Amino acid sequence: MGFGIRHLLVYLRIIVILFLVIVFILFLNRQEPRTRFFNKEWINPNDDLTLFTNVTRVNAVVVVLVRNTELYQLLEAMRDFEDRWNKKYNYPYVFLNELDFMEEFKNKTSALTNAKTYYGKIPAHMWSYPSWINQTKAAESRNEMASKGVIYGGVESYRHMCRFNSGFFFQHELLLPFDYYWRLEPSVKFFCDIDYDPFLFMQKNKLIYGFTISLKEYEETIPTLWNAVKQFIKEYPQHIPENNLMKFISNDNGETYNLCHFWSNFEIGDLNFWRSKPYQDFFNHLDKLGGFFYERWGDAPVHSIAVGLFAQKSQVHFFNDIGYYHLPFQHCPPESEYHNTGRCHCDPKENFDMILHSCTPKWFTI
Ligand SMILES: Nc1nc2c(ncn2[C@@H]2O[C@H](COP(=O)(O)OP(=O)(O)OP(=O)(O)O)[C@@H](O)[C@H]2O)c(=O)[nH]1
Ligand SMILES: *[C@@H]1O[C@H](CO)[C@@H](O)[C@H](O)[C@H]1NC(C)=O
Ligand SMILES: *[C@@H]1O[C@H](CO)[C@@H](O)[C@H](O)[C@H]1NC(C)=O
Ligand SMILES: *[C@@H]1O[C@H](CO)[C@@H](O)[C@H](O)[C@H]1NC(C)=O
Ligand SMILES: [Mg+2]
Repeated sequence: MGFGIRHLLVYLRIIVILFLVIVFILFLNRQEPRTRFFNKEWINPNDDLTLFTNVTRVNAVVVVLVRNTELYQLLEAMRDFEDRWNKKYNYPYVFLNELDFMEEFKNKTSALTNAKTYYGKIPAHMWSYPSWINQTKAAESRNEMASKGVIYGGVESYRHMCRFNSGFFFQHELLLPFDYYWRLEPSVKFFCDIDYDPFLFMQKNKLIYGFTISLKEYEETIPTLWNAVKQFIKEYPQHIPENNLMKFISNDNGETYNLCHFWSNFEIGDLNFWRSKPYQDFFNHLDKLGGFFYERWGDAPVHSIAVGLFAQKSQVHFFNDIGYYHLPFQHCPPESEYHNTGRCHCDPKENFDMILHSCTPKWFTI
């Protein structure tokens, strides 16, 4: 009998050990959830957090492409961004630069937030001429555009910046872990308290793109862009859904571009949209044609046309409640509820939405 019980105990011990091993393996293989519960470490102990203690955080990041020389303009924008919103959520920042960030830059930006801050160098292939570009021709075109007075027409780095923002930022290794981003630039201002999480709003509503200001592009910077787009549509009809947002970017059902674009210095978006096959094919098609260098294609029309081609209206959101300024325009929510409550401090009459070159009225008609 005693012998039998001892056997039984050995078997039981083996079963328990096997069980623990299986549980451990399952634990290691578990999927990271797309949202995590709010963690006390992410918040400033001095804040009144009654509003924010029971929220989920999205797998999202604030992206800042910036030069060392713009440190103080950036600090100004970050101060606003933190005070109006991020101090309550502490979403991490990724700062990107084609050069190394100076120690002073890292010290001062990280001191301004309780969030994690990451500093990345842009790999050369994301910020240089592809092999097929004729650099003599590119230089000639810059001289010509400069002599015609096209804004940033003569600036070489501006073209690398636009190409990087169009085709590469979402592939940078520091951004790969994330699903959503909010683009921030030096010198911008935020006029209103944001008492909710726009990232969570994006995720809950399955949105891929959010904007505050939309306007018309300078035609001289994109003379052949729309031809390139039409060529793409012909070559890749499988990427273009029926009920897309073509009406926002074309007044004649795709024959010509109406120059409308979302102003991309502010963007809240889904990184996986840019990583998707349709957008990858679109960017590569444009990149091969060389217009980032032979003309001055901006990331704003490129992003906006892609949203117009691939997205539906229900996937794009106008963030009316986010008061925002980037020289020389601003969006200020006009409704009195934002102003009588102290929520915003901008002049509601100074609101770009209704000005001649704005495309936001058009947005509401489609
Ligand atoms: N690292 C780096 N960042 C750049 C460079 N050029 C522009 N940027 C950044 O890219 C973003 C867009 O550049 P801006 O110079 O603001 O271009 P813009 O918004 O069209 O024009 P303005 O703001 O009106 O001058 C900003 O966040 C800049 O800091 C560059 O050569 N290197
Ligand atoms: C947190 O939110 C959940 C879901 O919205 C709710 O059921 C729960 O009561 C909330 N808890 C607290 C402490 O507010
Ligand atoms: C940055 O911060 C570190 C650590 O506090 C300090 O030792 C260093 O001197 C600072 N550097 C600059 C340039 O401010
Ligand atoms: C590059 O462009 C220049 C100027 O437009 C032209 O003269 C030259 O032939 C081009 N080179 C090649 C290899 O196409
Ligand atoms: Mg700017």
